[in-house]
Order: sequence, then C-alpha cells, then structure tokens
Amino acid sequence: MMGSALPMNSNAEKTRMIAKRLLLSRGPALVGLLVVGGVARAQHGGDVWVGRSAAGQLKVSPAGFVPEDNYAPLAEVNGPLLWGWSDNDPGFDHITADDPGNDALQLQAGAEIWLEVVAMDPALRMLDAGFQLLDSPGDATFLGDQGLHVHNTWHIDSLDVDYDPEQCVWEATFILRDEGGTGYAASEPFTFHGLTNIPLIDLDGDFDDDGDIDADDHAALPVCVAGPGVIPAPDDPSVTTCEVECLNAFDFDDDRDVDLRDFAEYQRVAGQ
Ligand SMILES: [Ca+2]
Ligand SMILES: [Ca+2]
Ligand SMILES: [Ca+2]
Ligand SMILES: [Ca+2]
Repeated sequence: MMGSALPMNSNAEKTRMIAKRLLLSRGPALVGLLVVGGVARAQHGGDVWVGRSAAGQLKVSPAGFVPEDNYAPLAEVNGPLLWGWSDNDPGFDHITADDPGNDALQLQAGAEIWLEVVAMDPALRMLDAGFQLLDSPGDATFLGDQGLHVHNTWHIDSLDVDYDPEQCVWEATFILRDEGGTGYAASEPFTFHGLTNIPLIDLDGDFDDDGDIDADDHAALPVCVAGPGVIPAPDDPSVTTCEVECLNAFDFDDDRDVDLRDFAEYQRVAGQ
C-alpha cells in the first residue's frame, strides 16, 4: 500500500480527538464496540460485495447489498462516544465466487482496495478501525486485499450543527480504487441511498402506529403516494417528510413505491 494515499488533513486531527475521547472514556471495551468483523467467514448477504469486471474495473456486485436500492437502518446511540444513530452494517466483503452473469468476478492476489469518499451528506460520517473519520470528498480508508472484509462504523451525528431533524435518509457516495499490483480501474461512483435513522417496520396501513386504521392514517396516504416505481418524497411537515415512514405504512408489496396496487391493499385492510 502506498503511504501517500493516507489523507493527512484536518481529518487526522478530528480522528485523533475522537480516538482520545474514546480511550479516555471507556478504553478497550468501547474500542471493541467500534471494531467488528475483519475475520474471514461466510460471505455476508448484508454487505456490499466488492469485485471486478472481466475488463478489470472494480465494481459492486448486484448480488450483495446494493447501496442504491437497500435501506440500512442505523440504531440509536446515546453516548458516551457517539450520539445519534450508528451501526457497523452494511460492511464490505469480497466476492467469494465468480459471477459471470453479473460480470462480477473475484479479486485476484495483489489487489489493495481502498474506499474513497466522493460525497457525504452533512451529519453523516464513517469511522474506520483506525478511528479515522471519513466525511469529506477524498477521505479514504484501506479495505484490504483480495480477501477484504471490513465493517466500519456508520454514524449519523445528532450533535452536528448541520444535523437536520426533518431528514431521515442520508446519502454517501464512494468509489473503490486499487493501489495493488493488480492495477484495476477505479469503480464507478456508487451511492448509499438509504442510510436511515428510522427502523424498517411493517405497519400494514397504520401510519401513526396507534393500533387502528382511521382518518389520521387516510390523511397520510396522499402525502405518500408518488406512483409506480417512484420512491415517495413526502413534503408535508404536519404529516411527514420521511420516505421511510411512508414505505413502512403503505408499501404493502415492498417494492419501494406507494402506488395503486398498494392503495388497493390499503383499502382492503382499512375496510376490515
Ligand atoms: Ca392509525
Ligand atoms: Ca387512530
Ligand atoms: Ca409498485
Ligand atoms: Ca409498493
């Protein structure tokens, strides 16, 4: 690995401060909380699978966690180190078997794979096993060789001055790049669309989760309907501004939209 790839900017200082707070507060027990995985084991279906195309470009396999299509709910955390929401999933795993149908092949010996930030929403950040903070374009962390398997820490920071309480989905865009002898081309940028602080639950039409389906729930439906194949974009602060709340309540067929098919199912359960 090339030392020059380590970002030596203000992030290094931020990282040091976090590590210091960590070690001063609880020591190794907390370190253990932040560092999960890294050992070879069965391929994680909930992880991003990293591989390459036959033409030698790094890529994310569509057979694993698809950043653009999958929600990743983070769990609430209330200190002493992190406030807001955090989780070690999704992680990054290597492809363990060639998948020619998806042009997603295993990495070869000599690969040295890095994850680099292209863009990250305010109040969102990633911490790696070395307590490096990734939140700005160009920040990068080493994922490993051809057998990489890493679970970094995602964190939505509720104390960040830019934290927006009306936001419920955060985005992060990365590229993968190779600094090893394999010399793979960098991946296309890929975006985690669904890092969310809202638990994914099936509310079966009960939008306000009060055990009934009544006028309050009816009122929320039009705010959530966006049509087939379209992720809801609710924009009524008196009801919700959160797509995940809409999908929890009204996406009966679990295809990330609220359309006429969902409406028909809503009418059925509301009529019971
Ligand atoms: Ca209700
Ligand atoms: Ca009610
Ligand atoms: Ca649909
Ligand atoms: Ca649907």
